[in-house]
Amino acid sequence: MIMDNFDSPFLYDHPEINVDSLKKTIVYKLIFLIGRSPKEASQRDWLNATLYAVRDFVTEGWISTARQARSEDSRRVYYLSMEFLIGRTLSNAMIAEGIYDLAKEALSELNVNLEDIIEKEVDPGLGNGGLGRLAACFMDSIATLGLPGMGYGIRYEYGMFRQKIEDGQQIERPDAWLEKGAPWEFIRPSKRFTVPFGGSIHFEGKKCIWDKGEQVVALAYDQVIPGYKNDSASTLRLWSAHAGELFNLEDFNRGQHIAAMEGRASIKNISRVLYPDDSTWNGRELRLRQEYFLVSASLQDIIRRHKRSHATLDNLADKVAIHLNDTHPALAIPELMRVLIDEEGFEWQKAWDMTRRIFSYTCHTLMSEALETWPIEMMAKILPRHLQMIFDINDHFLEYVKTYVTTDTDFIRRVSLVEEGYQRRIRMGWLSVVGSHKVNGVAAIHSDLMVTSTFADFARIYPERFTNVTNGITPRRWIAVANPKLAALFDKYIGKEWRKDLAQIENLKAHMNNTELKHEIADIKYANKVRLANYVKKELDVDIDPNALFDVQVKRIHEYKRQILNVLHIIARYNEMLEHPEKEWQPRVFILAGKAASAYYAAKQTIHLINDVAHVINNDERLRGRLKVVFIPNYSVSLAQLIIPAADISEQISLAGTEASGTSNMKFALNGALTLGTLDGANVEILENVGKDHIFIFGNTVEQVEQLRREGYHPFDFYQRDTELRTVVDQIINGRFSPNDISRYQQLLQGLQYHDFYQAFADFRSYVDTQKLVDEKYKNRDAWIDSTIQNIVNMGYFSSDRTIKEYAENIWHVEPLKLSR
Ligand code: 26V
Repeated sequence: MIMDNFDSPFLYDHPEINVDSLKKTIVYKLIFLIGRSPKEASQRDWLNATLYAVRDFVTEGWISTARQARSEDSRRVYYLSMEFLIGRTLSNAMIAEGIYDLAKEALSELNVNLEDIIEKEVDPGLGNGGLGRLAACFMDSIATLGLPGMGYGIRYEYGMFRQKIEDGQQIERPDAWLEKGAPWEFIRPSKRFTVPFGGSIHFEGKKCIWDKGEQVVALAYDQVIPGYKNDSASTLRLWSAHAGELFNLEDFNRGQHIAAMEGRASIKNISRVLYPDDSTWNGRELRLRQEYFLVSASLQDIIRRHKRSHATLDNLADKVAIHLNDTHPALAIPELMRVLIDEEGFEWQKAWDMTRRIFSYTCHTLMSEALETWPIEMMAKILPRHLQMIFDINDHFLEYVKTYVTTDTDFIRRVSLVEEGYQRRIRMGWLSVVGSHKVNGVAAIHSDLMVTSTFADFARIYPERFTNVTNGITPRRWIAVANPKLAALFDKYIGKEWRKDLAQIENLKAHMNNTELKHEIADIKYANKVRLANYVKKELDVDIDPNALFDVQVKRIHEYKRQILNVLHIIARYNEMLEHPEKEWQPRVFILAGKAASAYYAAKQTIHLINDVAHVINNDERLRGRLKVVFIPNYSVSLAQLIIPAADISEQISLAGTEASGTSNMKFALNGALTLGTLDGANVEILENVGKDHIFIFGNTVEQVEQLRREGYHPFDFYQRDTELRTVVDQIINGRFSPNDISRYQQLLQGLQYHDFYQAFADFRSYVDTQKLVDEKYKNRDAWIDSTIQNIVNMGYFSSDRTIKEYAENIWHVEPLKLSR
């Protein structure tokens, strides 16, 4: 790769990269960047030296991609998200650059084991769960497809809390991921913007003037996102908050050293910590500040970039697409309006037309308690100009609704951006719909529900605005990095192109009856189970048998995801095994992991219950090891990479109509686990793709759930009618699993008995029955492997490359760069 007008120092010195040159580079980085000699270097020093060396490879493509984007001056997309759960970078980057084996060899000649140092890399937890991980998969696809675009987020000093389990209970510890250094990122001292807050507004004629209050500086840190083998890379720009001046000099001179620093500290709070609760909406002021911080800095950067190559903002909507990852960055809509009108002098209607052409919005949840609304008083205090702008947008919008759609006052009240009531609030979902040209859900069923429930009124006003883009996952991380053995098998049978074009996985179908392939797939699954079993032994000191069926549920703990249903079944099985010890029980290991929001009582109790049940079952010798339960602490992207390839069964058991899509369901199926799930989220499309004989579907449908709700759901009836369920529930309530605190789960269980919104008891019978079918099927190992293969070969659709192509073509209208390769 020789690039025109770009003298690569690295390639100039090393026209051919080989083990020796890479060795030299790593040692060079070790000595001159880390300041250690090979003799005294720790594993972390070697890791950092390797990261720096690999980063050099990525950086060249990164610089040339940026230059290409500038020279083509094509329309770009900016992905705004409060969360990016990118996971570790080293393996992924080495695979993208095609130097994994080379690096392994180079390091081994330096007496360093690559796999060991990979495990030392910190896993930046800059997200809560599905939404943040999706954003990371999307960045990977944007880079691999060579699309002109970048991501914007916040560089939280503390990411998602680290979860410890003490006496069966979750304890939260801060995640100081930056403390060990972040060698992958580039600080951009020249990319700094001032973000104003507070103050007041006044009018001069029709013109609204914002007399700004305090100012915060946003400083850019870039994460390089390598494209897969395309000499290209994208940027994820994360903003960090800093005080503008070093400190208040007057205070300092008056000897008030500490007071002078205090202002600084409170400003830094803005990017201090990720909000770790994705289940309930609480309108905290700091969160509002974080959202505006992201929006303001990103828009200033986008506009600066546009102005660098254009004399005017008139064509901004031709050149820029901005995507809102949920409503969290929705303030970008009034912020762009403010910039265009107040700072650039645009007319209202012109600014509004541009704004709507620029923005698009993805809705990731139907859970009403997670929908963002901000109290008007709070907005008035922190963002007075934006509040005024939202009022103006609302006036124009309601005018339109009254003239063109309806004058029905209840309808007007429902669609107003301002929720009336004892506390008036701004509805960010409504604002996002009104200010975007496209709004999408994340799986077919979710997009359908979106227009019949949450956004039903808006679907009447703007029917053409709503669409579906089913989520996807990157095969680079979720196969190549997480399951290298399976990746090698794919390479052997169908070549290497599946990494860039997952549809090619279908080509494996030609080999489906090949017994060697079947054996290989079974062996790989077994090896992955051994790998996980070793981890569980090391971390939890529990023995699990890799020959047992591994039944896995890993995700945030939430009532709608119904981990509790899993537990009810585990106990039912336990009871039956004790009752019929003579039966040939299929050995099973139930593996669960996930974090509970710290104030979410029911979720924390669920974790406690899982651990209590695990304790009793794992120590019951009558079971002879045929049943085990493990809760793996501190679920993260890295743990997902270890756990998912080892699963036989993937639990996707949310109440139908509640899980927008799910993405781990896709990762599991692509790694050869069979889904046991409800007709919810992307499970529906997984069923369509893999076929009903290769998936276990149970439980009520959305329609049945709604009917039950309409007619009145009485869980107590299910409890009374089903003796097995009754026994299990009574055991938990009576302290069978918490003998030292017998009333521990009374409240949790009474909730399920009397008013469970998520209808766990209603699906209990079909869940338990379907679990029996799972046992049956697993006995016939040939049939099981056939289904495993059917899952793998039919997952081509679920690549995030497909998802991103749909966004690029139908929503963003951006085209790939003309890269040299
Ligand atoms: C809400 C909140 C509210 C309080 C502040 C922090 C916070 C953070 C996140 C959220 C929204 C969570 C929504 C979410 O993660 N949805 C998930 O999105 C996945 C990707 O589309 C999808 O697969 C999951 O089904 C969906 O639950």
